[in-house]
Amino acid sequence: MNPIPMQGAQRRRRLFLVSLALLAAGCSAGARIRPPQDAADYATERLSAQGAFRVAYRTEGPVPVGRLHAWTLHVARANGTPVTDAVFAVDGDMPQHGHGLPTRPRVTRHLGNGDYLLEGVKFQMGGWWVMDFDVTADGRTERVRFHLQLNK
Ligand SMILES: [Cu+2]
Repeated sequence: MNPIPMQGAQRRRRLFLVSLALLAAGCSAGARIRPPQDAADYATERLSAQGAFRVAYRTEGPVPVGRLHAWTLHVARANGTPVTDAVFAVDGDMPQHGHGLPTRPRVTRHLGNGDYLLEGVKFQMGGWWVMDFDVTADGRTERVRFHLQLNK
């Protein structure tokens, strides 16, 4: 009987358990970030951070999970006039999971009258998502954040 391999196995097992514990701690830390409770925060039309732009999105039917699809964005100034030359940076994230989108959505064209086509959107799972748009127009850049609660 050689005790050394057994000790090695025990050490590996201990390391494995410690990793599991760290993983569990990481998950619960993520779960402590709570999604907004107010239904208004899930609105599909929102004001940008400093109030310069009003941005709305719409999709064909409910926002799908696990399927590539497009959004139509509408951008207007605070006074309601459409913004026809906006430039966008897009980012999506699941704050509780620490991961983003599996794709890189991009605004591919202006459809006219302040409507823009956002292509390549795909949410790979249900749950709480945030979509951030950095909108640049009129010599300024402001962020608009949409919250989504998606059902798989
Ligand atoms: Cu996730």
